Amino acid sequence: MEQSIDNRQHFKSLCRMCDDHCGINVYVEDGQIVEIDGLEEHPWNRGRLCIKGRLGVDFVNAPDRILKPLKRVGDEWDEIPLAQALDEIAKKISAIQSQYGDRAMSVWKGEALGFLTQEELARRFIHAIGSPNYFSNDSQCFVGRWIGYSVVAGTWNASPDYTNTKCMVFWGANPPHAHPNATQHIMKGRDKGAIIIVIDTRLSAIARQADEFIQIRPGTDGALALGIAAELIRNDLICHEFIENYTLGFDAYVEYVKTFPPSRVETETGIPAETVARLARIIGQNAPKVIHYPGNGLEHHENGINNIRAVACLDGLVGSMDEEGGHFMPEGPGLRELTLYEEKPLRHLDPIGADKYPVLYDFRQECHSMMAMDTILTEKPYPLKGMILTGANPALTNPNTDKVVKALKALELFVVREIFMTKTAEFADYVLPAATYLERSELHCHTGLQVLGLSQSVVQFPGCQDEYTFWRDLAHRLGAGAWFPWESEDELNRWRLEGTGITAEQLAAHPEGIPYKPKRFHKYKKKGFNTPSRKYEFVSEYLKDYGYAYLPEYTPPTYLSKPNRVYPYVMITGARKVVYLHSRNRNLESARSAIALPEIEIHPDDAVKLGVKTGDTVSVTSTVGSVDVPVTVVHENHILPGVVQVTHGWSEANINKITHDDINDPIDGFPLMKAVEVRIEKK
Ligand SMILES: Nc1nc2c(c(=O)[nH]1)N[C@H]1C(S)=C(S)[C@@H](COP(=O)(O)OP(=O)(O)OC[C@H]3O[C@@H](n4cnc5c(=O)[nH]c(N)nc54)[C@H](O)[C@@H]3O)O[C@H]1N2
Ligand SMILES: Nc1nc2c(c(=O)[nH]1)N[C@H]1C(S)=C(S)[C@@H](COP(=O)(O)OP(=O)(O)OC[C@H]3O[C@@H](n4cnc5c(=O)[nH]c(N)nc54)[C@H](O)[C@@H]3O)O[C@H]1N2
Ligand code: SF4
Ligand SMILES: [Mo]
Repeated sequence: MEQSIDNRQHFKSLCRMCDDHCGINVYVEDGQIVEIDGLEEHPWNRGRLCIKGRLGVDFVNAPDRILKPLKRVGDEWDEIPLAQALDEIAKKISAIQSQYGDRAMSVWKGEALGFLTQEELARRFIHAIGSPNYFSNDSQCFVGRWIGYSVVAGTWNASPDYTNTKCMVFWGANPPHAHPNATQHIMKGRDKGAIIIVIDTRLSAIARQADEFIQIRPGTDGALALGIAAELIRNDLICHEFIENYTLGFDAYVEYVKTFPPSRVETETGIPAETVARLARIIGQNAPKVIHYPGNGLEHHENGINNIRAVACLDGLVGSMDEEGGHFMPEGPGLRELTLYEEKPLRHLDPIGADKYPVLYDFRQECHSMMAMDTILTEKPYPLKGMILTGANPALTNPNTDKVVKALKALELFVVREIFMTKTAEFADYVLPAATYLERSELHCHTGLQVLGLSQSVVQFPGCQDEYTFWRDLAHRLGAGAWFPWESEDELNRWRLEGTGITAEQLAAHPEGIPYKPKRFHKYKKKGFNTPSRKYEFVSEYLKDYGYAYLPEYTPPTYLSKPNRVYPYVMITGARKVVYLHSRNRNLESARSAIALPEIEIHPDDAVKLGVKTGDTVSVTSTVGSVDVPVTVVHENHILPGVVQVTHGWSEANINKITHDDINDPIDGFPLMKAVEVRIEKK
């Protein structure tokens, strides 16, 4: 920390307004953050900051922040001392566990807390008190891509080597909005001659930069990937050396992809047959320096995992996996583990969803968050009565809001750790003030760069506990304090760092982070892939044993295989807006001044059919429910006719009121959110 003559303090830290870990300068005057800008020396953002990064000032200083613990008394909130709140919560947890069993308690970690220490702490707490029920946003985020790639390649951590590639293919991903500072790396690659191909249903921000924009029907990406594979094989644009030495099931795969000639791909995806052949040529001719980056657009479908598997197989076909200019497979930093799966095996306790979605549980030890709602409401397979939720807002972000609300209201104990009073916190018994990312010191791992960083606690709001202190204080009250022996989060960070060869002092001296391992390619040549066969798996015995497809089989989405005349439109949801993060930032005036209102994107031909124009309101109805949304008629190239898009996270037009929690990908249980059949009517 530096101090200037005008009493302005300058801290160098890391941003957590999203999960991209950009380096920041934070300026503090009289104990208050007054400005944030980008840290020049950070290797990811190199001095740049996105709008959300700057909004950190308004977020931390927001006048509507919760600063005192709140207890529900009837319809009112009482402010109570923190120690009293923790005592009462601990007492209630003990009562629930003695009446209904240990597994009647659960925790839920949301996107605001990311993947590293904060996630592991939530897991550790619930294990320490004897329950396997850990829920998170990851029943509908990222894990679909992770499992799809892990089944084939043994790992996934989207770490494309943008600056050394010759061709990048974005599948249902929009980095300029979702990962703004990735864009400079993407453009650096483009400046060096790389071709950009974007496969999306909408003309997204990255599609506007593309050499090839491939406008695909939602949920049909698997057919396109299989069709590209068939063309690569037919034209012998594949890497024989890689296939012979490092893959499993190539012959069966070849037979299967042959059933996807360009003409069939055209029928399924709407992409002209000659375009499919051209894409295959571009990919094959630039191989192995080719990147495939699958985004969230591939995940929220009934057939997501197999579509993602089909994309992952393309990397194996041309030998671009763990290749310079291709898909880099990062190595971890070797931080000490906080979860207790080894010390306290909990699988026999029937984690919620583990029987129905065993693959989700095998790979992630995640319980299925949508099934949490059913379990609370039905008490089957056993009662689930208590939940501590931190960094999430499922009343706006999980599908089928009405069911979510009903379930959360039915809990005997619902504790929410929050910065603001949210739609979810409204149903809590206790709302506890949480420290923001600028009030805690946490480890950040930028796996793509293999860089470890440590953020700083820059300001303090007394009473707003960091995650560690909260879990520790509660665990001690429940007789599980032995699992939380560290005095502070600083001590915990130091413990986690043991074994990495990097110290907290070194990290403090390097706010831009420290590379923990040199980047090495071709690691599989020595170790094989992290799959059951140690090979790159075009086929999966593991999935077959569970009764799932052996090959990355394509199943057409329901709206194509059984067109529905009552719900004739196909709705995709969740396209990211640059100032908002899921349900966050809607309370910040500066964000509202950039994007004031929710919208449904409608093609001009559909607008004519529906008799609507921009600014009108339509009701959008699915079999789950109905919601009113203001219309934006987009340019005819922007979206396919018959398809509409609504971003989630708005309380005034909550699209998750009409998304499905019970139409899921059978492998990972992800909900159908990006091919929802709807009816649209002018209000
Ligand atoms: N500003 C902002 N940034 C964020 C977030 C945020 O809420 N706001 N959320 C963060 C999180 S948690 C995540 S998971 C990431 C997600 O980041 P990305 O994976 O990049 O997801 P999106 O930006 O939503 O882009 C998805 C794209 O997929 C398209 N799409 C929808 N259905 C299909 C389909 O079936 N096939 C194809 N090919 N395309 C389809 C949509 O039109 C959209 O353009 O963003 C992260 N970054
Ligand atoms: N229809 C539809 N729904 C979707 C998606 C979609 O594409 N379509 N995308 C899904 C995806 S990919 C994701 S990841 C989920 C995300 O869903 P959630 O995990 O529910 O994420 P947010 O809505 O951002 O809620 C985060 C909450 O944490 C609070 N918070 C912020 N910082 C902190 C902190 O430091 N500590 C604590 N304790 N709280 C904090 C914020 O105020 C906010 O209320 O949404 C999913 N929902
Ligand atoms: S992309 Fe923006 S919000 Fe995300 S870490 Fe970087 S500056 Fe912060
Ligand atoms: Mo996500």
